[in-house]
Amino acid sequence: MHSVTDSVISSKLSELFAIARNVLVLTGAGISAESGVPTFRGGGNTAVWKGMPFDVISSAGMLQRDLPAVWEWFNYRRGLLGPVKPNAAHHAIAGWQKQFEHFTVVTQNIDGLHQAAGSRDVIELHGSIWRARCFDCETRHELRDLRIGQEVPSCMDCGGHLRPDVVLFGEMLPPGAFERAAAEAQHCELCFVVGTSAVVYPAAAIPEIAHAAGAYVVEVNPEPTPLSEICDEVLTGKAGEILPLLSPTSASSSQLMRSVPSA
Ligand code: BV8
Ligand code: ZN
Repeated sequence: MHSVTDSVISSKLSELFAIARNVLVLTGAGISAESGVPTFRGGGNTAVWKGMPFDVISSAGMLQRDLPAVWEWFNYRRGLLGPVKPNAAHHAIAGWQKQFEHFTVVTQNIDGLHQAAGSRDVIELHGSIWRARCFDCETRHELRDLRIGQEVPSCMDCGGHLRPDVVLFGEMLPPGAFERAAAEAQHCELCFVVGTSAVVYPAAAIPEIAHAAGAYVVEVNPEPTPLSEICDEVLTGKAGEILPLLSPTSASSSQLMRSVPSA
């Protein structure tokens, strides 16, 4: 009987999935698409806010020039995210953390949906829309505890101005976040790249590091990306339909050692 799994997932991947001990997943906006979160570059056009491409409104320059406008942009997106729930792809990944001895979730998303699905210790390369940070004392504040109006919110500790605790274009990633993700990529046996157009750096370098270190790299995306050519396997389709196919029970248990030469 020809099952969907067979057509989508190679026997090599399902066997590696059964025996791998160290696995890393990198995700982008595409994994949240089936939850109703708009992507940035889906369908060929770039997200625009009040006539500005998102990488202009979401930039360090805009923060300097017009902090209230940056708050308005993220307040709007937080409003969109309020009712959003994690989908089958987020839940599949949350389930994988029990499967593997060493499992790392690295995300470019600021929506917190991995954590909402039960994933622990997620490396948020680009911060979180649910937190704010003080310009003066650097204290982080949970935005769910703050009443956000039109004005720029103030720090409860020092009264300084708060900014969204997200990484804007031209800004450094959170201290240690990229270094930790890169170190995990260096040692993983299996690396999944799910729902990212792989054009924003340094995040897009993570699967390149895994590939260079000999990991089996698998892309899950309905569209090809600049990364597809270095992947050992490309699963063309939606993450919410494909990732649940890869669950602990789906994997056959034949013993295949790590020395599986990558394709
Ligand atoms: C920095 C938070 C150092 C804010 C974000 C090297 C080369 C070129 C440029 C650079 C470089 N190094 C640095 C740069 C500059 C820049 C950059 O990469 N520019 C790009 C545009 C070329 N990088 C930076 O500025 C970074 N900082 O380098 O600091 C520095 C500092 C000072 C001075 C000098 C250097 C900071 C980058 C982080 C910016 N913040 N987000 C916010 O959210 O507003 S980036 C943001 O955009 C996201 O976090 C994500 O990273 C990116 C969007 O990409 P994706 O998530 O992949 O989403 P996208 O819509 O593009 O694609 C969705 C994909 O899903 C598609 O492929 C689609 O087919 C697929 N899909 C759709 N549906 C599904 C699906 N897949 C599966 N299932 C589905 N159902
Ligand atoms: Zn402060």
